[in-house]
Amino acid sequence: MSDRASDRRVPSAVGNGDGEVAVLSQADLAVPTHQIVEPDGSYDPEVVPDLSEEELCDLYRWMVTDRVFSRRMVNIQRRGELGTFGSTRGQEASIIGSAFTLEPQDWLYVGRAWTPMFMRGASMDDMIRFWRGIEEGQQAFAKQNSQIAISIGSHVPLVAGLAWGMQLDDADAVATAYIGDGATSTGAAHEGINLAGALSLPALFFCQNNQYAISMPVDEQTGAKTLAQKALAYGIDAIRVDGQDVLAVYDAVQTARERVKNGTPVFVESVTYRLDAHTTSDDPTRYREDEEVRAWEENDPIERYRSFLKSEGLWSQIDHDAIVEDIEAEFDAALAAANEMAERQVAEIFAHVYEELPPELSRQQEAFEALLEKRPEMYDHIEQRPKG
Ligand SMILES: Cc1ncc(C[n+]2csc(CCOP(=O)(O)OP(=O)(O)O)c2C)c(N)n1
Ligand SMILES: [Mg+2]
Repeated sequence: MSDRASDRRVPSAVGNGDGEVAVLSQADLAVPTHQIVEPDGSYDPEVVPDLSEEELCDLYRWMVTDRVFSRRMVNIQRRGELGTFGSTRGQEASIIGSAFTLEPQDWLYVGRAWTPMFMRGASMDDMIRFWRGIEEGQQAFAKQNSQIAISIGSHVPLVAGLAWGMQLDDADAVATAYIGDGATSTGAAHEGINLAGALSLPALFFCQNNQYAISMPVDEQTGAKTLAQKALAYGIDAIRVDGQDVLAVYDAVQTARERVKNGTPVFVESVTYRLDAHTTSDDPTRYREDEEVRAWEENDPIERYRSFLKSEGLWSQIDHDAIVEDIEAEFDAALAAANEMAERQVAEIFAHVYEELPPELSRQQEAFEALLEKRPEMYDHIEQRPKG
């Protein structure tokens, strides 16, 4: 018989048997945080995940890709070539260590994590298009079983649904949702994770706790001591990992993926930090101290991994400058390709949501186009608005 709370047996033990009311509180939970390479670079070689030298070097290359991509995207936004962008600087170990475990047949639905799409074959020019608000970017990602959710938490029920489909198909795959700490406070995340627990779906929830939901610090948006512990209430497994340690993240998510494939959904909390602003529209100096940012800058995930590669004698196989040069060239080519895109028309605003436009939206589109005909200078104003 299952040990689920939903078992309908009359409970045999009540309280502690000593007449006292048994209260479970935060302090009763000891949630460990998995770590392999310590911040000072030391580690136990016995617990290093079994990855080839090539794979270990690939992890580095992808982390650098992530960092360079964020820097270039912020720069082109500053030049007025992008509406907005959410940098992932500081979260590279969390993002790459987790994505490295995924298989092409898995579904991936991300929040703040762009490079995992590149790892699955998406192009940087589609990512630039996406951040310009052009829907073709997202359509291209879908071909690699990947999507980006901008509406916070909205993808969690979708991932549960994908996982349900996989379960019905007996697929050898998992559905993965990358969510933020803030997303765990949404109703949608609650519903999606609950469904995954209730039906034992092959769903993996990878939560990047980067300490903030825009300006809201994690300790002000929840009374929970950790985010990982929330998983237990949904009847799924939990892992908490040091998100600045790429090998620990890989190990944790690999373990999670195996369990998920065997019918146990898992929620992984990756403890990391968003070093840049929430997006280019945000000013983080208004809500956090420089000192806090500096402390996390010293806990840099790329530096920590570099120190590991040196200890393993692998650093000599890596030409850091050549890697950066390659990524810069790839970005330049992607930007040129994205700039080739034809100018968009107003109808674009109304497209992509419905297969067939409902009458009310058709009416609005007609009214909007009539207005623009009467006052064409307004169109210039729309065109000048940042895209994205
Ligand atoms: C449903 C919804 N509400 C509000 C927003 C505005 N918003 C954008 S990002 C964000 C915070 C997200 O924080 P978190 O989940 O921690 O992800 P992070 O951006 O830190 O990776 C909010 C409130 C949104 N995009 N969607
Ligand atoms: Mg966050």
